[in-house]
Amino acid sequence: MASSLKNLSEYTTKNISDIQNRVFGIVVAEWNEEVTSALLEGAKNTLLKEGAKPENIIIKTVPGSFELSLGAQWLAQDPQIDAVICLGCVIQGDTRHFDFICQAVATGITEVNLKFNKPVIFGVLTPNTLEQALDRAGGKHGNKGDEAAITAIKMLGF
Ligand code: RBF
Repeated sequence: MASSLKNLSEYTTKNISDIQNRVFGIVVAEWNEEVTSALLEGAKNTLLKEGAKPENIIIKTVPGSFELSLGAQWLAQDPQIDAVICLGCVIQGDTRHFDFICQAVATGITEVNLKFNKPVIFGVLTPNTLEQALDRAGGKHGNKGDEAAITAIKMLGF
């Protein structure tokens, strides 16, 4: 994925559905809080900018990215919630933890999408360094939280 060449945060408003009455759940990991709080800010602001009502954005935190799947499931099972956005940041370390967490959260989120038949968006950064993460959380490569929000909106307009 050549995301270093592309700033998807500069999205087109074409094909953006009306979200005035849509309800969004956002589940955000506390690990690498500096990064995930910036992703959250981006996602929330984008939803508001595109017409979501503040009271229709439900935000929950989980300790780490590994817990995002279950947090997403708890939100997705609420019939009032139309789409769920998962935000996390797993930074490559010296051990294999990175691989296990990334694998688990990618599979887990995919399963929640299919189980509840509603969009559950994978807004998890998997950089090598904190600097790369910050570049993608409001830095020079945009904010992947914005992109996650736009992806949710686009899926609701499918
Ligand atoms: N959670 C993250 O969201 N990002 C990380 O970079 C991250 N690194 C971890 C590294 C180690 C060695 C461990 C033990 C956990 C890490 N976690 C990380 C937390 C993980 O997602 C989860 O919260 C815990 O493993 C408890 O289930």
